[in-house]
Amino acid sequence: MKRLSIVSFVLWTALTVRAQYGPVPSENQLRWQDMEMYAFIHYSLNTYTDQEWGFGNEDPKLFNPSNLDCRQWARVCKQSGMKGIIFTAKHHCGFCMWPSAYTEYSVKNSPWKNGKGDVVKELAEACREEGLEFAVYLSPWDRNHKDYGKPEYVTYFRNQLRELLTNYGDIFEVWFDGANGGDGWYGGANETRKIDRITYYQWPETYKMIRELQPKCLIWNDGSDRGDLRWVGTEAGNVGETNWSTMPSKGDTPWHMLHYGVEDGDVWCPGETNTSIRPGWFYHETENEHVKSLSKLMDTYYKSVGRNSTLLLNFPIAPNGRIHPNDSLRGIAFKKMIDEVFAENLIEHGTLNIEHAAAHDKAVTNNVQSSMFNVQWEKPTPVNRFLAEEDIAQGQRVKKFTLEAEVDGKWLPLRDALVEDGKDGLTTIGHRRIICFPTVTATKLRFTVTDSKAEPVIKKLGAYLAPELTADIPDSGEKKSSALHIFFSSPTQMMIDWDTDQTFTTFRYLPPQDTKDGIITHYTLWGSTDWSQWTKLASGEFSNIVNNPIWQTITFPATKVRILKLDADRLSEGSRMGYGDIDVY
Ligand code: FUL
Repeated sequence: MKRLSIVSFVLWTALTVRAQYGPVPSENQLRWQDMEMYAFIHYSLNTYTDQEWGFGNEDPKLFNPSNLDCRQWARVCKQSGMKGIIFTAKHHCGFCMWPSAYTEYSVKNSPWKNGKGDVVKELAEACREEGLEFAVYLSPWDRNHKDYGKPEYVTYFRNQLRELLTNYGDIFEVWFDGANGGDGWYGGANETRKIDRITYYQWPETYKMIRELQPKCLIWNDGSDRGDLRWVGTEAGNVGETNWSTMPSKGDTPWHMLHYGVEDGDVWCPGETNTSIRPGWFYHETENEHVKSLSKLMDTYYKSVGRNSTLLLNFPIAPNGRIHPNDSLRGIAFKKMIDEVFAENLIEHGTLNIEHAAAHDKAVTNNVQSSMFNVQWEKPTPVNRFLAEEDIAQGQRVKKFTLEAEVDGKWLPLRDALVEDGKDGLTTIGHRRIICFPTVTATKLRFTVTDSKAEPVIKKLGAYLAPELTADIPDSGEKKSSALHIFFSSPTQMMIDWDTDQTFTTFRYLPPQDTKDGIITHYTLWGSTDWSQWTKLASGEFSNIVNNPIWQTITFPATKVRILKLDADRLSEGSRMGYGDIDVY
């Protein structure tokens, strides 16, 4: 048995395996992975219309923040542990947060700073001052532009991208959102326009331009041509516990590939986990009390950074032009909690022993049975987190491992308590893997790599004692529909009957949570007191409901009704409307 300190262990592993195995990250990808957490900022006309997706005809005059302060955003993000900011320079509505030379639909036609302002510039400068990296989200889908769908629009899009990549210093990432709901204002045409996601935008040419203008910039692209980073298939804030940073260089990426990566993929394309600190991406006053709890944020951290991903955490900007105090306080508490959990590596208080190591000169083959090592403490030590990091510069190798604790002289197997389907969850490692388990008071902790694509190159190990996550992670909204008399008069029409007249102002819809089938994307809501006369209360779109299936709130002037009728004018998939929950008040 060898006895090694942490430092010599790192050196030992680094010296024993020199060959890279399989795809490896580029320098840019390595640097990006080390950022670990960075912020998204969603701010646009939507902030003033209380929407998630603008239609493209919203008046630029609505953009008039009283107290816009990009330095406050940068400070809050920094204090929340974020290493950079990705800003929605243009969201789907097409409104540009910088005075683009190619459109009138921008801040230059808003009353803010008499049309002389440039939010992108102010934020880029604020980031630089705070030592944060800066990046842009430029929506390919543009519901304002008259040429959207024609080749001319692609030139416009590229011109805008060139402005952003030329005039605002170093950009660490470009985010090309794949969302496209089809319909929009489109210069007044007011119609549905379909494009071919693979061919329309001519990505190869755009990628070439990005590489030329910003050689350090990473490309995030959703679907179509493979970029440098991938979406993880959900906006809920988690990636698979098995998470390979490799992907096939070509072809479609079904959900499981996005979520788990592809073990034998031929390119390095790591996952970035994006989620918002609130239910929505844009600010809505009604969500002020629904900022994610600390335990939910820690859960998100373990399920992103702790699963070989980065965390892209969104902070929406409120109409006054600042991050709301509820969000900033929670963000700062989040960072403090991470620091507290990982302040003391308990391995440093023990002795690290290598029990078994693969022969150094063994040919690198699949399924190498390899290193087993343990940490031994003089006194029984309470512990509930384990951390391992591979040297990903040499490729991602570990497929499976086990973790055991010696308690009262007996070895107990440990499993990842955040994996819910009964599996132990002890699969890939990559840049960083954190395993959460209920506190054990152990004299030893043993980690064994049981399956690996090549000899594992473990760079760091850690054991920690964290405050327990509360079992119940509060989410927005409670179960309400059970109290309602709901029935369906057709597969796309829901009725709710109260027997007597009631006065309501709000209807809330939670889409089905485990399937895309039956999610309502466009609706009309009616009310009646007698079953024959129907008053239209509201109609519209549930924007981004498929990727972010959260509660949707419809408000209408106080109306006396006995029956409410919800027409599903359009479904995301399938032919029968579905719901997770309904709430009316
Ligand atoms: C989605 C968009 O449709 C949302 O509005 C938001 O920007 C999110 C980050 O990506 O796909």
